[in-house]
Amino acid sequence: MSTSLPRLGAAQLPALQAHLLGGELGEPAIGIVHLGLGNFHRAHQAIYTEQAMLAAGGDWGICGVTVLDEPAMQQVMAEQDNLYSVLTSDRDGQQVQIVRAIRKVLVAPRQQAEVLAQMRDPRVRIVSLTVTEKGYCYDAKTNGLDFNHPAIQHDLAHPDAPRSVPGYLVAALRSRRDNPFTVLSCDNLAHNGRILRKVVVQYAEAIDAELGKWVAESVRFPCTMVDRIVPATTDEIRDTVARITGCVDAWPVPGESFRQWVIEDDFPSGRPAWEKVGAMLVDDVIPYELAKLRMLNGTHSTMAYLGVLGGFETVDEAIADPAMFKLIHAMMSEEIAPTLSVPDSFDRAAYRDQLLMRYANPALKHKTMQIASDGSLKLPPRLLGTIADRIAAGASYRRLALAVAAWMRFLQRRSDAGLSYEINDPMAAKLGELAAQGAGNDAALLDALLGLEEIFPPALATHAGFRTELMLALACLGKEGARATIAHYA
Ligand code: CS2
Repeated sequence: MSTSLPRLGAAQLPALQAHLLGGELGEPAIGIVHLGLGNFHRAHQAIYTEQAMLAAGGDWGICGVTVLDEPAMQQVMAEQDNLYSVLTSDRDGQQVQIVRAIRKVLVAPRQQAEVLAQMRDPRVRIVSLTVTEKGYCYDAKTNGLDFNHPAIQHDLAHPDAPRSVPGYLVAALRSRRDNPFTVLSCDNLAHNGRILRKVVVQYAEAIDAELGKWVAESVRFPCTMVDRIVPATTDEIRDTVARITGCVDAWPVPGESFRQWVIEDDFPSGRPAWEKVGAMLVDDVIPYELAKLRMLNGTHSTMAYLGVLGGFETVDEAIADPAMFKLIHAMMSEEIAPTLSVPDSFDRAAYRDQLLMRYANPALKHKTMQIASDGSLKLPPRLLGTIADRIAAGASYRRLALAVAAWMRFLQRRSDAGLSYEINDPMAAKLGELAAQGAGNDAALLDALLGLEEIFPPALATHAGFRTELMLALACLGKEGARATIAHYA
């Protein structure tokens, strides 16, 4: 990166007009606290919110909070007067936008009192979240709050000094009985708002039954579907941004030009005019959410596990393989799309073709290993629900089963070319142990992994047809390797 260029900051804005999302933004007060300040939020909700303020005004400045103890983002943003660049890359070329919507950054584990004070500020009317599946402290086994989660146990004993996401939300909400904020989940979970509502209500109930009842009755948790492919930042991205803007941004965000946001319109305390800038405000998000989770995230995870095993480092590399393309195309057309109940206006084939185009974007370099993380939490909403629906319909699901089998093989931490790697998953230790027990014995591997009730619902784990499909796919992967298996299943 060239060091002779100036650092991105307020002083550079006059020279960067061509890269702004619009004219004067002014100094909007903070109206949104966002938990989980990462690349995705910065490339998605923050842009919609800035554009909504530019289109219709309103005090919707964002306070971004990093929930983990990761002060680097705060440091970089502070050095840049909270400005940052988003590099959009697709076939038409590359462009940079400088985003101004984030007004403040806090690091929750280090600034707990400041975070709570900000959430308690009556001008804050929305608390939004991208904390990934892990942040919800949700237990699929009980379909509710994971009371054994260490952060939840801590928070129940010290509700005024929280560590978990439900803990923060309830500590702030209980002092806002007159005017609660709306809680907006923007994570890739099925029925994300409903899941969040459930864990927050259960947590509040465990502190005080009456508080739980108040949360259930008075706080809104609209569901959303969010979509934009946003990989991790690399030095190459930093260099490109510096070349285009003439400014050094230490943490720019790369992304595709496609973006989508479907939001359940339930904001009693108000919201930015997101509908004016391309978001869809609807009564029922669930059909869109399932379509995106199953078609996009489901095939993303499939390419991730098969890709790591077969040596495809990025999604565009994977989808450029003709057999992989055929497999993913058929999986979407024949096995996933028929499970969706979407409005008539939703064209499944067009959605599929658009996804295949998005995957092929060569500029994104979206790593299969990045998508392969947290499989224990990603599998259920992305693949297992679809399989259960196919079983119920008496329809085939061999490609979906292949994806699950590829995850099982992936857990053995060795690619077909013999490269070893680490598993990034909150259950990594347990998964590694079970995968080792099943080394060289697929039936044992299956038994061990299917026994994990937090991942596999018992009805699915004990389904004979599912087991058979998994055995066949595991055998093929083991004997012939991922690339040949992809061709067999295409
Ligand atoms: C990806 C998603 O990393 C992953 O698991 O599947 O982050 C995906 O890129 C986004 O959901 C796209 O909107």
